[in-house]
Amino acid sequence: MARHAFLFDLDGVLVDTAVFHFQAWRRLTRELGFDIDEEFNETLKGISRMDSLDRILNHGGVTLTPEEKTAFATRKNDWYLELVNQMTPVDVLPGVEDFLKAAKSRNIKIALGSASKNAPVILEKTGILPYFDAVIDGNHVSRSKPDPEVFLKGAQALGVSNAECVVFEDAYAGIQAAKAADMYAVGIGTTEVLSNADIVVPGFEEITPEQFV
Ligand code: B16
Ligand code: MG
Repeated sequence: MARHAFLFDLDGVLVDTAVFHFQAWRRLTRELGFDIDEEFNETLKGISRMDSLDRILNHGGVTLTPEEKTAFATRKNDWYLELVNQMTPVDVLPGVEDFLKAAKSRNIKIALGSASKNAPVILEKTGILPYFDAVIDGNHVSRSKPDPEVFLKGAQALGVSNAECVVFEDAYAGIQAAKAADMYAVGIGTTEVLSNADIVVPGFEEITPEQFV
């Protein structure tokens, strides 16, 4: 089956906002009296905001009421947005814009499939929004990756079947979601972390759209 559509994760694939998430979560955990490291941060990639907070609180052995959790998640997001608002086209990861451009010129349909509720502002700030035919983000889904919902909705929005889609993902849970949706999964990162992907590449500078259609 020919593949006509590309679905992109956002954080860690198109831009490196994982670093900003880490800084903002860390600021929060320090206020709560514990710390997280980069290895733990890896387990939060692709996971929704509230699920991330639950994992973090569990990690630190801290229990909060639902109201407190909402308040802390909002604070973390405010700090995160301070960093996101400083983003410019320079923050798009190497090779990404050329890859999007080449896919567009081949009439490949393009959608975003991200857990982030901040995806629209990030795409706008970095100037890559015009490449997207559809944007499915954390505001459109009720189930986090590894559930395939975000990618199934992406295929639907583009009007293509699941088997026609290629997913580009940097998180283990995201690859699980792509495979659960019966899509071809390209891992962006290392085979140690993304052992469940169909193929793993270090980034977009090494690949062209032709390789996946
Ligand atoms: P927000 P992705 C995910 O984005 C991040 O990887 C994850 O760390 C974050 O918690 C999640 O978005 C929610 O983000 O707080 O902005 O709604 O990798 O699915 O693009
Ligand atoms: Mg990601």
